[in-house]
Amino acid sequence: MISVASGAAVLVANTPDTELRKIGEKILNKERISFEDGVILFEKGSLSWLGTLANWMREEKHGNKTYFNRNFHIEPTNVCVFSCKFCSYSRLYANREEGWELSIDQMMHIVKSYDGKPVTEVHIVGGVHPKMNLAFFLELLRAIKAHRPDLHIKGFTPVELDYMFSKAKVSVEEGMRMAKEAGLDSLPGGGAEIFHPEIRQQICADKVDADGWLHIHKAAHQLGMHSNATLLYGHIEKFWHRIDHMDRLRKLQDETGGFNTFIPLKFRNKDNDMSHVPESTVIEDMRMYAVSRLYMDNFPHIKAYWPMLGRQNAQLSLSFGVNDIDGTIDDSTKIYAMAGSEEQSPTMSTADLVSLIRQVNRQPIERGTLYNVIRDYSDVAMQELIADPLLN
Ligand code: V47
Ligand code: SF4
Repeated sequence: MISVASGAAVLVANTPDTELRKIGEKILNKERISFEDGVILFEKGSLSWLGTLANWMREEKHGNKTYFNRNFHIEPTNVCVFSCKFCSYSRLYANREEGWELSIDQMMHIVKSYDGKPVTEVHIVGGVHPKMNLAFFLELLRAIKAHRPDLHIKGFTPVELDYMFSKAKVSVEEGMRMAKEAGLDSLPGGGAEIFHPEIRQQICADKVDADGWLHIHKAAHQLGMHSNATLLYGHIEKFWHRIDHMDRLRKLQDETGGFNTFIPLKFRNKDNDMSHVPESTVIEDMRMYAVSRLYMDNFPHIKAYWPMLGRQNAQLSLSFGVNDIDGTIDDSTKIYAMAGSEEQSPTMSTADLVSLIRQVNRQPIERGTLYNVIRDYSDVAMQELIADPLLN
């Protein structure tokens, strides 16, 4: 039987294009690929070529292990002072045209609705409401921790944090310290979009720029917190803008080691100011995951966010470098449904996630936010999963 390693080696050895073959050799020798190599991968790498190498690298790092978690989201508001062109979610005012703003009591009501349920993480992210300030969110963090200290709070993008820190007139370092003290455990990856100003100016000119985004994540890492990073792809950016974005993240990761997961996010074009831009094909989605795995050599994990990509494509991505598919979600986020994802009410039970992962011959592992193993489901029979009310 030919192993994945020798399959990848044979493929590289027989690659007719010299540039591509040399990049393949670097990858198999575990050498870092350059910016130019990254662009060439996008320009010349076929789906199967990229997929074979990305899968080889994924299996070198993680074998068949595929992670998921049990989580829910809180979206405090979709009112937003910014006007990102790709956003289908934000509204200028609450109570008009589907705008909402939640009080601390309402958000605590959501948290309490999970009492007795084995969720491990709450993901808090939303629009930038001019009245929801740093003091408001510190109170929310304290209230959640007082009620359920073991619940990991992954919350707020640099877009939200930058706005609340500047309004409160505190430095990034001071603001992050206050948020951590109040109970914030880690940062999600959002708000990154495309860092390069040539694109950022066109799609989200008025919010925090690349340096501001990276500064906030660096400050979190320096406090010992971990974080994720995203890239919004498949709209008006060129391949080199994607590599530029990944390169900035790879450099910060070399410095701090604080990132856990890289999450490419597929642009969805429903009901936003970029609806005329066509969405990427599944082939381009898988090529994006594969190049991400190959370029982001110092990021432990690559995640396919199933509410955005759809569950079958998330399954497929597990052969293109991905080793994490996020969590149960419990229909608690609206961002992707509003942008046109086929997942209009995103919910998967633990049994669903385990079965999805098993269907493509991978090993399902429930993780905490920081990738501590909560349960390895390799040997758990499907009947046992279905019979357990806590897993459904
Ligand atoms: O920054 C908004 C994206 C992000 C659209 O860290 C869109 O575990 C596609 O970052 N088409 C926020 N994408 C969500 C996010 C995230 C999600 C899941 C897990 C994690 C994590 C982070 O959503 C925004 C933006 O890039 N987004 N609108 C759209 N039309
Ligand atoms: Fe506001 Fe975020 Fe939408 Fe931009 S993507 S308009 S910051 S909610």
